[in-house]
Amino acid sequence: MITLYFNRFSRATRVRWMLEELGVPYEMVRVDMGKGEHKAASYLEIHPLGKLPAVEIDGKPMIESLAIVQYLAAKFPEKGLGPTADNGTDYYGWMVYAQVTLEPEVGNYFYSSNERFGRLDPVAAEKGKNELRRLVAPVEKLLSGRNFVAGDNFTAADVVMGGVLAWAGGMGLLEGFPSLNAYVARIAGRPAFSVGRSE
Ligand SMILES: N[C@@H](CCC(=O)N[C@@H](CS)C(=O)NCC(=O)O)C(=O)O
Repeated sequence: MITLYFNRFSRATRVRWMLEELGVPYEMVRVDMGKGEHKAASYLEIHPLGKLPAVEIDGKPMIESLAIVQYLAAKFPEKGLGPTADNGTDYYGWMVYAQVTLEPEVGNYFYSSNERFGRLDPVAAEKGKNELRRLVAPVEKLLSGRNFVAGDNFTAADVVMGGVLAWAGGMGLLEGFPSLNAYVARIAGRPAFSVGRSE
C-alpha cells in the first residue's frame, strides 16, 4: 500500500501527479502546514525534518520527491514511465537538471519577487530571471525536436521537468521560448497533472 502525505502547496504535488500518471492505488493523508501538522511528533517519525512530501510504501517511509518519483517508475515498470535501454541518458540527465539546476533558480525568483515571504528583492529577482533564462535555453533546444524530455513518450522525467517549467511559465519566465511554452501546455493538458495539484 502507498500512502502519500500531501499538501497542495508543496512538492507533494509532484508525487501525486506521478501516482496519478501510474494509475496505481494510493491513499492520501492531508497535512495542514498552516496548522504546523508537518512538525508534529507523529509526522517527524515519517519525515525527520518535518517536510513534504513523504510516502510510506508497504509500511516503509521514504522522503525526497525526486527519489520517490524515480522509485515509483522502477516499482511499476509495466506502466512505462521509467527509462528504456535507449533513453536513459536523457531521462536521468534532464530529470536531475530540472531538479538540481533549474528548480533552485525558479525558487529564488519566486521568493525574491514576491512580497508575501518577506524576502522581496527586485535586483535579485531580475538577476535570477536572467540566469534562469540562460539555464532553460538548452531545454528549449532539446524540446524543439521532441515532445518529451526522453523522446516521444511521456516519462517520469517529464513529471520533474514539466512541474518545474510549469512553475516558471506561470511566473512569466519563459517568454520567447516557444518550445518550452508548447511543452508546458502539453504537460498541463494531462488530467493527472491537474489532479496532482488539486485540493
Ligand atoms: N528536497 C525535498 C524538499 C522538501 C521541502 O523543502 N518541502 C517543503 C515544501 S515544498 C516543506 O515541507 N517546507 C516546510 C518546512 O521546511 O518546514 C523534496 O524534494 O522532497
